[in-house]
Amino acid sequence: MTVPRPSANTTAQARGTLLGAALGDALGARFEGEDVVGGPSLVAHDRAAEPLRYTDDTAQTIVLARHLVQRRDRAPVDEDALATDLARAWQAEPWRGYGAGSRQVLELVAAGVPWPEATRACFGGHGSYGNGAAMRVAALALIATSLTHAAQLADRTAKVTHAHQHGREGAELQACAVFLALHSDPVRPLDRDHYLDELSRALPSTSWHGRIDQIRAMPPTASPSYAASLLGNDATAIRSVPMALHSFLRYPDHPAEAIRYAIRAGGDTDTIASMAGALAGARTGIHGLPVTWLERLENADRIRALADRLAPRIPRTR
Ligand code: F2R
Ligand code: MG
Ligand code: MG
Repeated sequence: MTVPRPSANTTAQARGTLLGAALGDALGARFEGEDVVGGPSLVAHDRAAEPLRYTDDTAQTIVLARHLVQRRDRAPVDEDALATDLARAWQAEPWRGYGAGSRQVLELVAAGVPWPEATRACFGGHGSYGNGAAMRVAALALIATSLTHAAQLADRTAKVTHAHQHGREGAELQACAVFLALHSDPVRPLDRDHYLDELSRALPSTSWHGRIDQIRAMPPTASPSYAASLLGNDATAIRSVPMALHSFLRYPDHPAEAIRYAIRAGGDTDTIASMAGALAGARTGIHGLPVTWLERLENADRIRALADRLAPRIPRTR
């Protein structure tokens, strides 16, 4: 899996990646912060006709995707410009449910404070280890040319809001995980052990290897709440990215099931479901996503258009 597999339908995969992330966020938002999400309330929300509104997760995913589109022929990431773009998005829609740390950083950046200074001001100088940098990285996997490149891009985008090592490494892990899902062979069953091996090898730091081992050791039939009790389900990167990965690995070919499983784990439901949705959507493409959900999703056309601009940049090796 080290050499990217060419995609026969890059547009479908790019759409699956970004729309899978947005659907997980929008479906999960209703339950964010609830300890336990019961099947019946999820089924009711799942089948309702009302629009699916997304939160800060998708708002920031859109900012990053647009940044990559706009920088077409230049270096893909400009940290200063990205920090400004994120701050403008927060100013335009502060009601999207931003994390306290991100809110503080973006408010400072909007007031003219350079991002390195703003990010260090967070959490008593330690910087944020929240999952806000991980939840927005999906588009990076579309333009990355290798796992190493995905990790590098993720770190560069993460540090503009998340100075803490764990916040940045969570973004690296999620970007690499989406990259591997995107380049996995959809015709063959996903080899879970091989996928996790590749992921471990890709990470620049060994500090997450223990979490990856915990995912590997999870029983195949683990309930969402049992998985959450071991892997975590809160708004920190280290206690949410592993749960998203596990949700994807439970249902790699069924994005809707991966999203439902992530939501039923409770806690940071929008974010964990968004990361799981990006992973599964990257593998199956948009055809794996329920049409009834897509029809209800806020700004689906805008997200689809961004995916279509990034699709030609998915590396082809065949
Ligand atoms: N903020 C929320 N949800 C709260 C409720 C929203 C409500 N529905 C509404 O509409 O108002 N969700 C969003 O925030 C998470 C992403 O967070 P981000 O961007 O990383 O922010 P932050 O605040 O930096 O980190 C999140 C939490 O992690 C803990 N934390 C982080 N670093 C810490 C440190 N150095 N020391 C101690 N704690 C640290 C804090 O609890 C942070 O608040 C997503 O869930 C997104 O959906
Ligand atoms: Mg959110
Ligand atoms: Mg959240």
